[in-house]
Order: sequence, then C-alpha cells, then structure tokens
Amino acid sequence: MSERTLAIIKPDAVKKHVIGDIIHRYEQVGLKPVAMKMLSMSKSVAEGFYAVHKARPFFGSLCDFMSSGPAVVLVLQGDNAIKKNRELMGATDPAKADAGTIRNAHGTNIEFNAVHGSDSPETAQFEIGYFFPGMEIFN
Ligand code: IDP
Ligand code: MG
Repeated sequence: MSERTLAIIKPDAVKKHVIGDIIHRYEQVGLKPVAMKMLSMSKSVAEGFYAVHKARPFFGSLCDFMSSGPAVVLVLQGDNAIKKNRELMGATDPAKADAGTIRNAHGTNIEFNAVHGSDSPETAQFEIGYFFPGMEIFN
C-alpha cells in the first residue's frame, strides 16, 4: 500500500555533504520525494517536532542539535514507505546499524545519526503536517 513518511536529513549530514547520497538511497529503494525543502529550525520548532520526547534526558541536547544548522525535510512516498525508510535508516545508534544503512554509512553517534524517519502512520501524519501544507506535496 502506498503511503507517505516524513524524513529529515539532519544538520550533521548536511555538514558532511551527503545530502545527495542520502536522496539517492531513497530513490533507489522506491521512496519517491514528493515534497522537499531546506530549513534551519529554531529551538522551539525542534522542541515542537520532538515533543513526544520532552521527558527524555537527551531532549535539550537533541533540540540544540536539530537547531544547530540547516536540515533538509522531505516527504517520501511509496509502498510501505514508513517501514521501508526505517529499514533503510538503520538502528538509532549508528554503531548498531546494519551495513548498507544510512546511519551505518553517515551516523556519528546515537545523537548525531544523520536522518529522521516517522515510526507510524499517526506520527507520519503529524510530522508531515508540521512542515508541509498540502499544496507543497506532489504526487
Ligand atoms: P529514532 O530517530 O531512531 O526514531 P528516537 O528514539 O525516536 O530514535 O530518538 C529521536 C532522536 O533522539 C534520535 O534519532 C537521536 O538523534 C536522539 N537520541 C535518541 N536516543 C538518544 C540517546 O540515548 N542519547 C542522545 N540522543 C538520543
Ligand atoms: Mg523516533
């Protein structure tokens, strides 16, 4: 079933000049970009995006990281896009991410891990709407 997921190429990956490599990986597995933009999140925008994690000890540091420079946010569309993107990303901790995954290739540590991907249809809906109005998403 075709679905949509929200992906972020995080500030660490933008600084490493691997935007192109990551988008190529999405396209190679059939995750089609249907919306995309570069933006630099304010701290409060990052806090709103990660509100589900606000009780976690790493919340402040995570929001500082996500607002530390430009990121690329995308909507990816394809069959089982949410699960497919999670598999392509690899484990949260790059040291535990399988060979061939984005985090294995480009992650630095459990915080600076190169990419974000929605983890369920409910979070995908919230996250896509957080960054993109419907008129900026294409088929
Ligand atoms: P996910 O990105 O694989 O879904 P989450 O548990 O949702 O992982 O955590 C969101 C983000 O918070 C991670 O991608 C990573 O940047 C950061 N993070 C997760 N766990 C830790 C931690 O233990 N220490 C520092 N940062 C963390
Ligand atoms: Mg998550």
